Order: sequence, then C-alpha cells, then structure tokens
Amino acid sequence: MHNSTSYTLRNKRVWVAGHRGLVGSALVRRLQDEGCEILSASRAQVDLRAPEQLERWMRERKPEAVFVAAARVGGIYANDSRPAEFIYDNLMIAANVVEAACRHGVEKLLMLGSSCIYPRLAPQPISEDALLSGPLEPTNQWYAIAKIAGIKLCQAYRRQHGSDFISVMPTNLYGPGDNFDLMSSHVMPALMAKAHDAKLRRAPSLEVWGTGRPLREFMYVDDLADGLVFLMRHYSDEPIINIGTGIDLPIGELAAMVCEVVGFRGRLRFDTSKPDGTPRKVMDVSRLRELGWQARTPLRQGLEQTYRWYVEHIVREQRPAAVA
Ligand code: GFB
Repeated sequence: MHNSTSYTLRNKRVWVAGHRGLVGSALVRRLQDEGCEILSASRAQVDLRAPEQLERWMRERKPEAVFVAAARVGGIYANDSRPAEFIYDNLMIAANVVEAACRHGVEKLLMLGSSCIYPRLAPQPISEDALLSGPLEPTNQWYAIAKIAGIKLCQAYRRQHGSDFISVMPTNLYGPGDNFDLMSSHVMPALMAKAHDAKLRRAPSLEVWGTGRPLREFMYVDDLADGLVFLMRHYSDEPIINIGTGIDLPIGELAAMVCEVVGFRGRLRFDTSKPDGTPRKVMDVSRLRELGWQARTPLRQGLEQTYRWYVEHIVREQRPAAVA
C-alpha cells in the first residue's frame, strides 16, 4: 500500500462540510490545533444538494482541503421510515462535493462513510475487503447505497483525475453534539435521554427497542476527529479505511451502562416490536493500527463526558425560562 506522510493542514483553508453535526463539530474542535483556517458553510448559505450554490461558494472561498462530514443521518427508525431522504440527500451531497472539489483543484478530500456499507452478515470483525460482498441490512440500505456511491466517487476521481480523495468508514459514533431526539437519534443518545427523563420522573422502568441482543461498537467522536486528521495527513490511497475501537457489546449492556452513568436505577423493558437491525457490527481496525493510530477513550469515560455535555447543553436549554 502506498502511503503519503507529507500532507500538512498548516496554513491551509480547510472546509469542514457539516460543521454543525456530531462529526463536523468534533472536527472543528480538533482542527484548532492544526494551525489552519477553518471554513464552514451554513445550510442557509449553501444547500449542498444544489450544485450551482456549491459552485459559487467554492469559487469564493477556495478550500484547499475538505472533510465531508455533511450527511442526512439518523438511527434505525429514521433510516427505515425516510428512505427517499436518506438516499437522495446523501447521493447529491457526495456527488456535488466531490465534483466541485475536483473542479476547483482541492488538494485533499476525506469522505466520511459508515459501517453500514458492509453486508448485513459480513464476517466479524468486518474488514475493508467485505465491501460489496453480500446483501445489505434492509433498515439502512438506502443510506448505505449513497455512502457506497461516495466511496466509488472518490476512487473514480482518483483514477481519472488523479484527485487525492480518500474514504474512511467510522463505526457507530457518540459524544457531545449528538442528536438526542428520540425518533431520529441513534441508540446511545436515545437511551441517555430516556434514562435522564426516567430518573427525574422516578419511573420504574425504561424502554429499550428490540431484543437488546444486537452487538454494536461505539466510538467517542473526539477520538474519531483525531483519527480523521491523522488519515488526512498520513493516508493517500484508493482502498477505504475502517475507523473504530474494535470492541463491541450487546445493546442491553450498553443500556445498563448508560443507566449507571445517568443514575437511573429502574428496570429495562425490551420492546421487541421494534427492529434489531444488523445482528453484529464490529470493525476490523487492523489497517488503521498498522498506519499508527488507535482510539483512546474507554466507553464508560466517553459516556460520562457525553452525559455532562447533555445536562449542560440540552437539559439546560429545554428548561422553561424563569417567570419574571
Ligand atoms: O443506533 P441505532 O439506531 O442504529 O440502533 P443501527 C442500534 C440498536 O439499538 C438497534 C437498538 O438494535 C436498535 O433497535 N435500540 C434500543 C435503539 N433502544 C433504542 C432507542 O431508543 N433508539 C434507537 N435508535 N435504537 C444505524 C444506521 O444502524 O447505524 C445508520 O441505521 C448508521 O444508517 C448508523 O449507519 C451508524 O446501528 O442499527
């Protein structure tokens, strides 16, 4: 594998597409240490699904490096119930940003994918070679297809135009800046919001979707941001790269750990009318380890940090204003 160790972000104009999201906001935090100029485009300024808006913005701002963290994302229910949005928005974002980056001579681009691009029953831990080797998980196949298109766009532009575009596949993420809305969020923020609410109401139990048996791997988003900057600097090749912790646990155990962190002592109730999704999804992260990077934050510590952020930012904002 050919790796370049020469790319530097120092003094570069670096565009974080999706800077308000979970990943994008962590990247903005991490990039403060890189001595670069961070560019961002609000949704009101540029709709990334509209090529002409993007074209104008690129001409004005001239980014030299791009992290593509903009996407329509959500948990199992959002993916399953809004398939058109998940496939259309993500396809358009990927195609428009890659094409515009090539046309405007962007030096380096990092496209974010997802572990759900791999077949539902891929051998575990999932290696990068499992891509397109079997049928996808039905609940998120729409999102997965768009993310696979994102990978293929980067590979095609690398081959035809020599663009230095790479793709990175993160595992399930969590951390400060996550979406805590119960109907659209991923499992971790949903459980945290439910446990917090159940604690305040002194409820006897908390509802967990599905059987609690599916296995998932969770990575703290600030670790991810650090790994992405590492790859931006040290990786330059066509094959995709997984990023994760390599450690998974059953959803039931995650729920118990979240309850402990939040301080909710009731029972867990499993609603088996809700889907489980993929039975297991743990990344093989050996390629990234060989390159010289690994995740740092243990799950328990990451959950504690996230809960502090949740109380500070979400609970406080929801509190009704004091009557004057
Ligand atoms: O995080 P999650 O929504 O997405 O759900 P996926 C993970 C597991 O947690 C599933 C269970 O088995 C859910 O049934 N779960 C238990 C819950 N309680 C809850 C709850 O209150 N809320 C939610 N949301 N889940 C997503 C994909 O799959 O993974 C995305 O749909 C993306 O496209 C993301 O790839 C990384 O891990 O199943």
